[in-house]
Amino acid sequence: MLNLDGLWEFALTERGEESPVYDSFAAVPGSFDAVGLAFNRRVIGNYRKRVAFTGKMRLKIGSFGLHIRVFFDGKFSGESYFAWSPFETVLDGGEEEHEHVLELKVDNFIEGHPLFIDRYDFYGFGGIFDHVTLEEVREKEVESIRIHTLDHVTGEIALRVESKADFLRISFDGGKAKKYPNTGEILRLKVPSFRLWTPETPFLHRITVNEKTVEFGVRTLDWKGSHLLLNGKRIKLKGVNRHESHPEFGAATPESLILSDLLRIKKAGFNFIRGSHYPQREFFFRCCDRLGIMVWEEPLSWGNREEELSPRFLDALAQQLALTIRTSYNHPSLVIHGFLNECASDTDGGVAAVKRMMEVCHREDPSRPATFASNRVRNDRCLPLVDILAMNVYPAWYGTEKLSGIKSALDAYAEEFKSMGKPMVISEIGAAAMYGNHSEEPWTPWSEEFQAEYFCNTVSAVRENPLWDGFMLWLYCNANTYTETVYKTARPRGFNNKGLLDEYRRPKLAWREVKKLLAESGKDC
Ligand code: ADA
Repeated sequence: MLNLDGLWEFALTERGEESPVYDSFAAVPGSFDAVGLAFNRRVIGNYRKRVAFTGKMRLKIGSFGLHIRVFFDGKFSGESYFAWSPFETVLDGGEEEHEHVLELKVDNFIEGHPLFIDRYDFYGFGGIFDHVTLEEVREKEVESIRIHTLDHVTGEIALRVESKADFLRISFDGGKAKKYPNTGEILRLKVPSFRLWTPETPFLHRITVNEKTVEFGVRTLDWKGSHLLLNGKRIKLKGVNRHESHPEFGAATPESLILSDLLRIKKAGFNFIRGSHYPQREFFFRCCDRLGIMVWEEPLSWGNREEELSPRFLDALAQQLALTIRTSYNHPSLVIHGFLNECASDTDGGVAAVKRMMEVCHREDPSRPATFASNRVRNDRCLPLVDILAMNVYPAWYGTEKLSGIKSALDAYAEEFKSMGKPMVISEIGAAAMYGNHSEEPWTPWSEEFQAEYFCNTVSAVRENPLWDGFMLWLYCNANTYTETVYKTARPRGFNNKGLLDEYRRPKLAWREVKKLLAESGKDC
């Protein structure tokens, strides 16, 4: 495998301008519009590199935004609008070794994008957010391996391999390989000497099928009753929502930053992250697998109105959803598939869209529950369709309640929806605070004190009410959004300021207070 990260020749061009003059440089991975010449501009970032190879190589770009086109020796080789997802295309280097010219044209245009709309409350960065690699394409290679646990007591797993190979040589954890004819059928195998994956004991196994090795965990999920079960035991999700965002790095957050975020989240006593509102990077999942942090992943979408649920949008969404599920399938930390955050789920169009996405989830992955985060809640017509009831509610922030009324507002939701007999979580709840903005009692909105009490009241309310299966606080840290949209007044400085930490990860009072509360409540929360 060849890693193409590092220094690339670079040029910025406007829409329609297709002859870049490569007179600058860019680092890959990197967002080109977080700071510098392209800050806040909608442009094309053109990246160029010369690379020598022969034969067929698979070019893989781990994550990008918002649209990528690949040109190889001047010829178009492929494109993708599935921002934040990996993209692959096969390049043919021919028989004689010589240098080829690889160009990646990455634009952040919102107009005309099938999935990104200018109302979304997060910044649509441009650039290459993850590693760029080239790997040899082999004949009869193992194209994909998908594993899920069938039984956490016996360690039986279901294994699906896509390959044209005649035989599959399969081994676990570097042990002795067994040979199976490749019939294309799902294999049921027992993992030898297995240990369960749990958030407290995030044990990982390895499986090798011919030339390919992947990691997985032995753990089951059950959501058929009123509560979510992990390995047959009830589990309460204590989580935060998180954006892949930083004022200087944009969406190309360095791996060191991702890891320090996750270590901090784990150490504070959370066990869950909702990856809002797009697919998560491979590195993120590898860390969550190892740290024992459970994850909700969703494709790109946000607050879509009925008229936005067009065939073009839904086709693209269904494709990105399937791609997301396949990409992350083996990660034991992934426990919920999401989609269509806060869509028009009180309309006919919303019902059809949610039905279609639920079908995609169940077809692609029968081993995990699927849902969407609803902000229609009491008027929602889609709740009977989903596996888990997930509610985005903001009492005492967008609602008129007092801070002291958060508990009764949440209790009322729980009482109202318990008869549906499904697991119930609060997928978003939060209040904004400007870092360093303090108030005297009674706490005023936008102060750190108001926000701290807001989140503490939420955590206590969920802990004290056994009907809830968890909470996901909005938001782990401040995240880049727009200033020039309908959010102008409520998004000072172009950030969603509801972070428990600010955008540079400086803790607000809420972070310290919630941490204390989680430490006190320990496992019972
Ligand atoms: C919604 C949305 C979030 C964010 C939040 C807020 O619930 O899902 O992305 O915009 O509101 O901060 O108001």
